[in-house]
Amino acid sequence: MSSNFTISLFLLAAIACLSQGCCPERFMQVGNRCYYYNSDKVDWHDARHACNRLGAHLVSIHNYEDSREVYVLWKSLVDESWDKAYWIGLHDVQNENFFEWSDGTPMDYSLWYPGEPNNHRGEDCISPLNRGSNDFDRQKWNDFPCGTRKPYFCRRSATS
Ligand SMILES: [Ca+2]
Ligand SMILES: [Ca+2]
Repeated sequence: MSSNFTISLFLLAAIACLSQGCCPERFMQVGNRCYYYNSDKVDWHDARHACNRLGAHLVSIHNYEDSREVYVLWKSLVDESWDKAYWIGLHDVQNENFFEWSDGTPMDYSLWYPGEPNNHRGEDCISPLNRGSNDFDRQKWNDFPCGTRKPYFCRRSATS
């Protein structure tokens, strides 16, 4: 990589940083939000803790735009869109059928796959099911066993 190119990338990042706040290293910036994707497959609790260690939380989704933002980012990062999707912050670990986001934000929107959540053999942790013929259906959620291993998405705010 030429040094001019490196300097240009640095300047671009700095300009984004000035206008919208900065993201930590290894995070991807979308507006004033910072995303971190890890393709290592881990259980939901490990994913939650990994995000916390980065000063972030598993993503929460409060409208379709939130869902789409994460999904589009994921599709740009993975080679195979039939991969096992990714953990998000929704769970009913504390109280069965009482769903909450790990970042403490209210449960004010849902995008369940038809027939879900079904708590099949005790499922308390949520990921898109990645099933269906179009991008909208593939974003819809399923409750999985929390011990299932999946990649995960963390999010935090950019700092100004
Ligand atoms: Ca459950
Ligand atoms: Ca389920």
